[in-house]
Amino acid sequence: MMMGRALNLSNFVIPNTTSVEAPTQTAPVFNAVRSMMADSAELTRAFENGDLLLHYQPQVDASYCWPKVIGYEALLRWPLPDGSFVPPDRFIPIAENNGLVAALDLWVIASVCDELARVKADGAPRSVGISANVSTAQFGQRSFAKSVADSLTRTGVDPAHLTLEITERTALDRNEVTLRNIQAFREMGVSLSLDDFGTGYSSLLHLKTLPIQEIKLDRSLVSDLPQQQRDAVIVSATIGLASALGLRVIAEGVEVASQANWLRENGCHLIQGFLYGRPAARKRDAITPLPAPANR
Ligand SMILES: [Ca+2]
Repeated sequence: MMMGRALNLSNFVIPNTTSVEAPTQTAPVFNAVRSMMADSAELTRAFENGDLLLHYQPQVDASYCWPKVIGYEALLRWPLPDGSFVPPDRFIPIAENNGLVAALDLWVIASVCDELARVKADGAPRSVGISANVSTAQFGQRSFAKSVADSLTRTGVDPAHLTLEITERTALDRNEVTLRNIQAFREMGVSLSLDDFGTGYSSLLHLKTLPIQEIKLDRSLVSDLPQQQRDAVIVSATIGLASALGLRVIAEGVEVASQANWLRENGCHLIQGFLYGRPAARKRDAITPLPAPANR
């Protein structure tokens, strides 16, 4: 596993409780800061030791009644010695705060390119792609697009098989460096997917101007389908407008067949969720599309 780059942790000094006494009134804050610093150092150590890994969750083509896997989302995992995992919503904010996120993003993309190269070597159809989550901070790095291009060149992977999932904040960012990176990906043929659509300030009006090729419906919009009439109206309108604008639509958090059937009937292109597979470590030959059922 590729090692993370060395980080300067000299600014992170974890107080020794035997020599530093927290004032009683500020003890909760003090303890929270101390815990955050300890977690930050642990995360950095785990990355540098090569302990972090990727799990892959399948994405299926919604136009088929059987689970035709055409891609995966790569999800970063921090395993602990006891076999459990640190929840991403706990360690990603730590990485964003201590600056590690930029190195993590590049490591994930490099690893995804390695995986795509292995999938190709295993003889999988060309249509299999993998998406990777990228932070807003990464798009502000001048060398970002070049780093991705280098990973694609190194592995010989077709850029069309790589999708970068971006936040709404990234998509709306007018920063010159971010815009230049986005333009570079467009020229390269790497797709951008707007993650968590339906949360934050996501607006249908944005869809015509955003530099994206895909929107990813947040699980909060999907979880109560098809019974929740309001969500059904919003999702149906979103799929219709996005499709008319030439965007691909993927729904995440799909857990039951009734949700998948409704999404399929309403024109959603891709589906991701426990119904078709939980995120899992890659085993050799595991990331290949499922064969069609024998009776079809
Ligand atoms: Ca995502």
